Amino acid sequence: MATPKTNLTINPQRLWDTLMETAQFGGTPKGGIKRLTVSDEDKKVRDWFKAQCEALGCTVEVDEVGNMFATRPGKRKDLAPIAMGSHLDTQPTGGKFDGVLGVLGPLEALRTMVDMGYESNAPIMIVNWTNEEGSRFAPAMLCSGVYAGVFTPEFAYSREDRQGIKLGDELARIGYKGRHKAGAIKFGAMFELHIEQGPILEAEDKMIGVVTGVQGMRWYEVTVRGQESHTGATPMGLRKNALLGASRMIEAIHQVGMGHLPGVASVGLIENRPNSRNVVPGEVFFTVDLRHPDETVLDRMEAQYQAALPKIAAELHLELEEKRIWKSPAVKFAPELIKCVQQGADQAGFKSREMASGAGHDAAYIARVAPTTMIFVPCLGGISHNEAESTTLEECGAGAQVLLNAVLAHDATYA
Ligand code: HGY
Ligand code: MN
Ligand code: MN
Repeated sequence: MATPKTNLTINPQRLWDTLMETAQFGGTPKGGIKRLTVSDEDKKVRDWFKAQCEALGCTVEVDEVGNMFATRPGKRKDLAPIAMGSHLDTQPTGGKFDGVLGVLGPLEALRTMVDMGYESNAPIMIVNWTNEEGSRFAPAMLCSGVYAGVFTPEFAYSREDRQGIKLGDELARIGYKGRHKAGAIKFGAMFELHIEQGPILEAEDKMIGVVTGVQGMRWYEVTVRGQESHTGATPMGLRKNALLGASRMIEAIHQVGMGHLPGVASVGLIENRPNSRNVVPGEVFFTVDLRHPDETVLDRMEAQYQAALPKIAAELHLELEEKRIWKSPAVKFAPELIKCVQQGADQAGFKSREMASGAGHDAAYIARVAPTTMIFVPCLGGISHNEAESTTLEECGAGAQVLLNAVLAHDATYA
């Protein structure tokens, strides 16, 4: 593969300062970020991002589900852009780096190219995907999924948060329901830079994860119904306790994960009603998240989970409602781009290792419509989806440098 005759070196301090600057949009007292998708905080960071890209000479386009595409022209207009993308929305108790590094790292790469007066062959694009987290509006990776044709825009618009607010209404309210059809703004390849969100790179003292794919993920919603009654006057044997049922189901789901390692099984969101200290709970809603690298094992996990719940409901005289709301199959990334990342890491002199992603990413859906791959950098203790999420200036800089090297290596194939 051609090694680009460039020694473009990113500015880690400028990247770090930019990460800290944008952390103000939804910043929390504990040092994290609460920037839920299509919230007012999300609008602020989107407006900031658009202005930064335009200042670099990019055109910024928005599609019908709010995905943002900032493009800097290259020498050749006939070539499809090379994209670098991730997300600016966060978890309710998110950190400063999940997703953000994958949008601001590319901004640093572009700033470096502009500083050095470097003109690429292909146009270079930065993408901000709407609602990657899926925390406020399920499922995750929703609008990269619309771009990839997995969901319709109407499905995305219809998704409601737990307060009954619709994503489509919020997109319009913040002014990011763009005029371009989802999927109409094309690119020829996408690289996504992201923190690992797990402990492997740190444990092995490696700086770069050369990501080969993303594991399979499935989300479910469960409602358990019993009967509200007085905690003092209702004998134990006559209760229909929805929370007791949910607790046994949650234990059973945990055992599904333990029985299929390295798979994982989690319950993250639970609503207990009426949630009063002296009322036997009559209804519980909770969510289930199953993941495994192998789809056939994930089928077995799903079967075991879906067999366990009715048994528990019957024992406790409860009603059960359960449905799968999302299935994102395991994905393999593009070998030719994985090679660019490996070359980019070697060129920069960083220790690296190949690995699959435990977390979901927009790249998982984009891989369906364009050659795609990812680059990981370590995070402290592997902690993420937590306000304590932390990386270093060096790690962020390393990721952005490898990203730039990889993009230029891919761009060199057009020379
Ligand atoms: O759920 C995920 O893996 C991602 O953080 N949205
Ligand atoms: Mn993310
Ligand atoms: Mn996340």
